Amino acid sequence: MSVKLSSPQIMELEHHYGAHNYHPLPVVLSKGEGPLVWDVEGKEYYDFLSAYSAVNQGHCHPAIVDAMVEQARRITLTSRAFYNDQLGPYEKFVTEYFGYEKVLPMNSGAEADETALKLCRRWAYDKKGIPEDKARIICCEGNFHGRTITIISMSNDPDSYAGFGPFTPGFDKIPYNDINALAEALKDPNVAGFIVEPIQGEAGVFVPDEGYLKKAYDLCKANNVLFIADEVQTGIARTGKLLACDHEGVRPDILILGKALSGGVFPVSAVLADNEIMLTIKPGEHGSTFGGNPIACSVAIAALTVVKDEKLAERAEYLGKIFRDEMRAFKSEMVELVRGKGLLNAVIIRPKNGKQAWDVCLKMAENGVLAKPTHQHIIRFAPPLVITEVQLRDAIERIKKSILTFE
Ligand code: IF1
Repeated sequence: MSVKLSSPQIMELEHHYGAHNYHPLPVVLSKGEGPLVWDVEGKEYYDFLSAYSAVNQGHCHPAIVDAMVEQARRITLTSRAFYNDQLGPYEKFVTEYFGYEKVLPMNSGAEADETALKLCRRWAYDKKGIPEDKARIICCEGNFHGRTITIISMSNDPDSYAGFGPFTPGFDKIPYNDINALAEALKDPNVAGFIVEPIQGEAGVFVPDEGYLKKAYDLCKANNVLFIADEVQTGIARTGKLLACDHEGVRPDILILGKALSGGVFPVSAVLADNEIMLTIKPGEHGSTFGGNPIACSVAIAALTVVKDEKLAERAEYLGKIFRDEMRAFKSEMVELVRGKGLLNAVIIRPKNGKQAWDVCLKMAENGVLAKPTHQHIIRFAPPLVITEVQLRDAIERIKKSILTFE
């Protein structure tokens, strides 16, 4: 295109021609590098959303982009009707990396969650011996696992499910972070699995009590029920460990990954499990045109290599402490609570003079920090893990300055 459009013109195009299923901040980005992004007018921002933790490795990481471009020049898609020369090596790499016997590659997080649910049900019938069509899966109130009809059948957030019924049966909702509720739900012998986010993202970065995941895992084991961890948002170094489950030494029976598996350059998701579970699905019984495509495979290897080479988990752990310490020491009536793990954090905003989290986010954008509110009063802060300490401290000052304008 030869004529350069302004931000308002581009926003108007989206409004006019696009479905209205989002309400973005009024910022139009056109460039990114590491923790920084630039809008079409050239204004620079720290990205404190990281595309919902997909860009953990930083925007346009050269090693990941190179992997994508080089692969794109050779072959992009074969489908699984034929072998491609990238998939096998990637499967070896990713299973060894996370310590599982098998991987099933998909594209989006929702698809990987759907895959995990199907695997769980199939395992229930083939291995656990649950009568046909009777398998139940326990999920948690406040969950966010994606947007498909089956996944929203697990949701208790009307924004996600209302007006989209009828829903998929077979799910039992229990309160999150309530081990007794889980113990009670597990009494049903037809329970096949328990699906859980180690930290609830959409619920507002809700960190469960220490020991919850381990106790939940042990209860599942005692009842021959699969522990399914949705680490789409929490996984891949975001919370200060490779997986958020690693904080409690829990190894999920089924592990769901997405987002940062590609460093945000390309949709790549995966389900990991051992043979006893994974091999219950036979040829022709599940798949995806793009799942396991050569670009995805080479990109994922590069993205995971960056995580280890640049010690992103350790960085997240160290920098996250600084963020929480600084924000907790900051005295403002509007800051009600600061919580999180690693570089997945949230600040709960107490509205003042009618000013809400949304207004704070607009002010922060003006001051060069991009973040997005969730549930009216919560702001999620999740910069790329490659942000330097100097940059982080600079961003924190901008965040404080923005909040103080409402005092
Ligand atoms: C949107 C939230 C984040 C996820 C977990 C699966 C998926 C997600 C734990 C599905 C997706 C997203 C999607 C994004 C907003 C976002 C989000 F605010 F809704 F909760 F990250 F915090 N499991 N999360 O968090 O993955 O199919 O999208 O690849 O715009 O809906 P997907």
